[in-house]
Amino acid sequence: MQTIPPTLAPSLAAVDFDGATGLLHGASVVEDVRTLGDLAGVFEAESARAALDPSTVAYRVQCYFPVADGTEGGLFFGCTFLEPGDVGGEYFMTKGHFHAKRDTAEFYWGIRGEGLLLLMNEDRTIRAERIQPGSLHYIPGRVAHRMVNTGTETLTFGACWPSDAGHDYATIRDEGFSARVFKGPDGPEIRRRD
Ligand code: M6P
Ligand code: ZN
Repeated sequence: MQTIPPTLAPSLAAVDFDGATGLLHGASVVEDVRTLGDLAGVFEAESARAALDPSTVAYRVQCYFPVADGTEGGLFFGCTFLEPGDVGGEYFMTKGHFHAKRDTAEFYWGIRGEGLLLLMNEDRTIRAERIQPGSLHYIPGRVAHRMVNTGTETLTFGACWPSDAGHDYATIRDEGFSARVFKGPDGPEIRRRD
């Protein structure tokens, strides 16, 4: 009888879900760091952001791109590590984006920490889902998505999206989300910004 010896995945060797760090290990992992200096115009209190140390890390994204960007039918995989903190009371958050190819969807899931996932339709109607370890979030096509860390530890979440989705950051840069999340006296407050 012929048998087939299994091998480890050749390029992404492992994701640390056991230790719950979510860290990706492997030769082909690409890491992107976003500092407060990179996030000009993202927070409402832009002058407060500009006054903070621009080298402060807001989040890191580790990605595994098994196929070239733009490939139809492929998938990308990532883990994001969003630090706790705020700018003028507004919690640290990702830039947020629509997909350039509007109809493409994405999964997010919580690994560590807690926060809110803002989901905004093209007509600017918005909702928020609580993210926590083990929560799974399906983001349909045509929905902008932004993660907000409302906790006191690093918010770690996984993501999987089509390799031809692309990122449209310009729409969010120009029009923003229709709600922002601030520290309130009784916890996070999602305030409308229509
Ligand atoms: C997830 C995915 C990535 C995205 C990252 C950070 O890992 O959605 O595509 O780049 O979050 O979010 P953003 O690009 O909006 O800053
Ligand atoms: Zn996306």
